Amino acid sequence: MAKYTAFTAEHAVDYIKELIESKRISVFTNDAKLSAYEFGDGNLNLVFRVADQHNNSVILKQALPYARCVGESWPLSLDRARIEAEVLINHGQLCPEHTVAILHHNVELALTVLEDLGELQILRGAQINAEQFPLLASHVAFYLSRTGFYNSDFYLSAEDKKAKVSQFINPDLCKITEDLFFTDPYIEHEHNNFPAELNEHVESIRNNDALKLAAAKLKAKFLSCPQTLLHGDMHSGSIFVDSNTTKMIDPEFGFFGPVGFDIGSFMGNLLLNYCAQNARIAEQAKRRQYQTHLLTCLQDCYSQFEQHWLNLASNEATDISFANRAFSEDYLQQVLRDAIGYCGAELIRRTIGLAHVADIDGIEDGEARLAVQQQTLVLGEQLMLNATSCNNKDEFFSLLISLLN
Ligand code: SR1
Ligand code: MG
Repeated sequence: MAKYTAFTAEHAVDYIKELIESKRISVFTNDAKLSAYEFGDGNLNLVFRVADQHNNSVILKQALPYARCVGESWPLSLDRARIEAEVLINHGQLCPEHTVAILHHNVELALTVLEDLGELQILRGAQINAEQFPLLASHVAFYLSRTGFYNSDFYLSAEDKKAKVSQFINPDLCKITEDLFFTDPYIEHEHNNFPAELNEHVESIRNNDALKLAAAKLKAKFLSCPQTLLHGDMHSGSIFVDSNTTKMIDPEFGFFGPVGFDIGSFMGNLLLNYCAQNARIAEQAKRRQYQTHLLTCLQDCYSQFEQHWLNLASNEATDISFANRAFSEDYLQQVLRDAIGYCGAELIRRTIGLAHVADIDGIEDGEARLAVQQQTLVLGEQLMLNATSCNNKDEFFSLLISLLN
């Protein structure tokens, strides 16, 4: 059994060579001359691309025993690599079209070998450049509804569901979300990160009892509502795209949680980009056109997600009580309210919490950036405060449009 050691590029090459020699990977031929480099720019892991002389390549991802973005002072369990591999297997079986393929996993070394999606782009970078992906909404809706439904009580027996809930207990990474999403932005905390010009606004957030109550309710649900196996980190950096393809990567935050969390996070990231474009696209007509595209993407994604779930519930529900249309509609109403709340919480935590987004932080003009940050805070607050008053998706879309104008 190999003892854990953090890899260098050399280790990555040697490891893939061993996989080739023992015929545990078929991407390369035996004469492959391998080279590797590390290019991880995420918050937690090492990520290597290993390629041969024929341009065949794979990604080798290894968990570090601490959060890379903070350092060894923030220890993290290596079990997250197992969780990520097992979520990829689960989601890959349910929705191979939109899940990155896992080629190999080593529990002791906390590493995973994945298909290389290098010919695609990361959604965040593409959206910063105002690129459009007409299939994104339907692909994300398809992925979230299938993985969500088939891991829920609508489909799994109570026994299987409990076994899976236990398989995906992920305390360290859940704690990151519990703190960064729902706690730290609402208190004074060393992890928070915002410019002094936002002090007054942040103070008003900390004094807003209704908002803090909404954050507490969202946190309680995140902690205690194992509805389905979530991806757990559905931001725009976890999605690879081109005009025909959408692939989700990085589900290391996966666990059984509330259905609304993933779709809420995804919508929150669309809205972060929407607000950022106020400072990025100077020409008004162009800006409006792109923002309309983002809003349409959000609406289409939510509508299709809901429709797929209703169809799956009518055709595939195994539990007689849940096959009832009235139950599905009631369930989805609560999912919608949760999703709006989580969407709002994502906007706030990405503005004043530890982990920001390049859509906003990359805006060079400080005043323009500040105006965007004020907008994301107001939007986030209003979504969190009004989430439970939305009875259906049309009321949500009207609320959103009124807040964006
Ligand atoms: C310390 S980790 C910070 C953030 O990066 C991840 O991608 C998650 O979104 C997390 O909240
Ligand atoms: Mg990630």
